[in-house]
Amino acid sequence: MQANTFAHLDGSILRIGIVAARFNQNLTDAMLADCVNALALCGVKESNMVTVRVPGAFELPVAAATLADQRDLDAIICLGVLIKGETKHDHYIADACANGIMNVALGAEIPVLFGVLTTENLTQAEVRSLGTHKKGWEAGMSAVEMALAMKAIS
Ligand code: RBF
Repeated sequence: MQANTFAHLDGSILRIGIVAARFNQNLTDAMLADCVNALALCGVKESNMVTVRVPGAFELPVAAATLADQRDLDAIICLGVLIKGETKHDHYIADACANGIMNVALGAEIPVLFGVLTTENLTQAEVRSLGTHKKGWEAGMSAVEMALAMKAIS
């Protein structure tokens, strides 16, 4: 399984939004906790983290758009766990979620991170959220890296 590595990042001047879906709550709670830990490790102050919970992955883009409209965040992280079921719902939700998140990022010109697991089954989701591959942590680190990169080029 692929994982990312990160250099030391100084996020002490950053304000970061987090939108986390509640669906599959034990997994999304773990991703949220790992994400907050990653931000704290980079020096992002707790008072500079804005967290919003939404029902499911489908609702992530609209909440991210509303946060982006406030224009005081350097990055927004979207977290969710979408697990394949017996029908095609996961495709529709995943497509809407990924496209919606990218639209928010391009519209607001801030990084909006896609920390959404789209897995075949619960075991895959558990490995990526609770297990060794902490994708919530990775999303947090990626947000700090992107926020700093955007400041450097703007
Ligand atoms: N939301 C998730 O975040 N992960 C899921 O695995 C998930 N599965 C769903 C399965 C079905 C059949 C439906 C109807 C919704 C599911 N949702 C899931 C919730 C969805 O993201 C959204 O919150 C609701 O559809 C309300 O708009």
